[in-house]
Amino acid sequence: MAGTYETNSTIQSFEADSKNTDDAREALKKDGVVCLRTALDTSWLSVIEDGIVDALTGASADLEVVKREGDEGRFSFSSGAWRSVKPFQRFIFDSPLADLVWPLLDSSTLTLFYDFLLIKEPHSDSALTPWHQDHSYYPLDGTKVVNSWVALDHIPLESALRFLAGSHSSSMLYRAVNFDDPNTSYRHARSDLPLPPVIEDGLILATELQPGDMLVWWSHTLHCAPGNRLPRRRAAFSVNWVGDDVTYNGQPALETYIDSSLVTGGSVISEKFPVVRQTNTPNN
Ligand SMILES: O=C(O)CCC(=O)C(=O)O
Repeated sequence: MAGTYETNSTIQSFEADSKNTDDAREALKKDGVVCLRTALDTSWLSVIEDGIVDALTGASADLEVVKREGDEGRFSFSSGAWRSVKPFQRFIFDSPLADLVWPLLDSSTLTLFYDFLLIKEPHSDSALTPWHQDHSYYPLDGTKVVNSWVALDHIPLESALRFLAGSHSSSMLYRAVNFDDPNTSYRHARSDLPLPPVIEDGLILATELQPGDMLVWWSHTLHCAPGNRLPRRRAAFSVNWVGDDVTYNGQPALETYIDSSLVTGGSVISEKFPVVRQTNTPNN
């Protein structure tokens, strides 16, 4: 089944409403991924679109635009742009996003790790994403790391993300793979870790998304996505968050995930990775 993108079950989905928080948290705990429907309204999506214009015209320092041989469309992605792309910053700090995500983490704090923009233009057929865990790329220990991934376009099943249900639960960590060519080594891959398994059985979860729907998954959940074979854009803006059991481990990683002011074994909170939500602790 690996590489064919077959799916055999649906991601549990809930309207993004506080009365569904407990059910959504349980689904995330069990499956490793959950979908919040209509999480962000069109006014917030247009803020992100303003950010996309800025990011693609020079405001994002970490932007890659790739056109694979034989593809009509390009595959663009930008990381950690929130400081220089003001609409992204507004979305992250002022939208309902943080209040939707925080209760799912069971954490006394919610810390911003980085933002990620991903645009697969029409017919970027080979812009696929191999099976991987986000955590393999991070210099972090701990489990409360989530990706909150907001669909900006209608994403039908054929171009939707796939998740291996429950693959986060053992916290098993696989080696980072190279997205451009899974047969070559990733720059910061840890050779002490096993390669991701070939997914031959198990529940492969996916769901069709409308603009504003949001997937939330743990950084240990195995997932992948096909290229965009459709004649329309497939874009998403995601924000990655860290909770209170996470520490910095200083492993080599991309600049976006590193902060040289952090101490190995210590907290991830810093000026680069600010806390955005925190439970009130009584004064001593
Ligand atoms: O949408 C995609 O193609 C991949 C997204 C993904 O794997 C990620 O953001 O970790």
